[in-house]
Amino acid sequence: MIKIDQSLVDKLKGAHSIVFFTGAGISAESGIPTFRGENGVWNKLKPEELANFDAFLRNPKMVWEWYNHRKKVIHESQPNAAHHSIAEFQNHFEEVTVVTQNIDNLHRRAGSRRIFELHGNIERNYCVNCKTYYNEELEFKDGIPKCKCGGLIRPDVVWFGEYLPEYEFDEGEKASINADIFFIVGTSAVVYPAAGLIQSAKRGRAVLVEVNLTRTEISSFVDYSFTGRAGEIMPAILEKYKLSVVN
Ligand code: BV8
Ligand code: ZN
Repeated sequence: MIKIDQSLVDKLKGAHSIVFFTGAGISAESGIPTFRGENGVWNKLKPEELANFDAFLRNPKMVWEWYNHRKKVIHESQPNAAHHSIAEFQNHFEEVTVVTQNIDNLHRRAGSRRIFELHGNIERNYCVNCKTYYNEELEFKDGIPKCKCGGLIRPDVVWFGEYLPEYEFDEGEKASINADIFFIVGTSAVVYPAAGLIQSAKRGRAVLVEVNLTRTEISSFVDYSFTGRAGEIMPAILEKYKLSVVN
């Protein structure tokens, strides 16, 4: 039984704007492996080997094999109860914003409308040469998709050492600073500048609520910390809130 403090419910009742800052852990129950957990993808492969531009130029075939594998896993996955409950919060609060590090599109597929994707989206691709976007099925020749101009096509995701998309980050930061309640769901909070938004929310007026299987670097920094599965805890928080407003 998940214990939800009445004080958190009371804070939700007084809240106008809510931000959900999410990471790979929120998609774990959809069957998408996380990066740093016990079955995390980084354990087998090093970020430098895969999620950076030089690695891509050195071995585009290997990087595309990794992204095509992840795309296949994502296309076979469904949003889980955590994604759906976050979308349902939109029916109860004026301003609900999702600021996600994930590239798997599951928040959009669950019905969330205001989403800022800090690390890009696996469904989008662009030519490194002429920046033409290719968002439909790509044509692979020898395992590599090429642009009409002859340039290499890459996934539209943010690799290590690359800047985050300015608009997404700025809007995500503004939402974080203005949040009344800032949920931190399924992230190890080790990747910057994304994880810096937690401090931005704290500097604002937000009540910080962490939902994670384990304690993380920010667990001592938050106001409420729930240890367990997001797919169980997020719906439970929403249910307790809904019950409190009808009574
Ligand atoms: C940048 C690619 C400015 C897309 C990712 C040296 C040079 C340059 C930069 C740096 C440097 N040293 C450090 C940096 C900064 C670097 C960084 O932060 N490194 C870290 C690792 C130390 N950041 C960058 O490089 C960023 N860019 O700084 O640019 C710049 C530019 C030029 C020169 C200098 C600076 C870019 C960062 C983005 C990298 N791209 N992914 C993709 O393929 O996905 S990062 C990758 O990590 C994903 O995006 C992922 O979202 C992100 C964060 O991981 P999490 O989402 O938190 O996932 P994780 O597995 O870690 O944790 C899952 C959590 O869920 C766990 O806590 C687990 O307990 C929990 N969980 C599991 N199951 C559940 C659950 N919780 C609840 N319920 C469950 N069921
Ligand atoms: Zn091109």
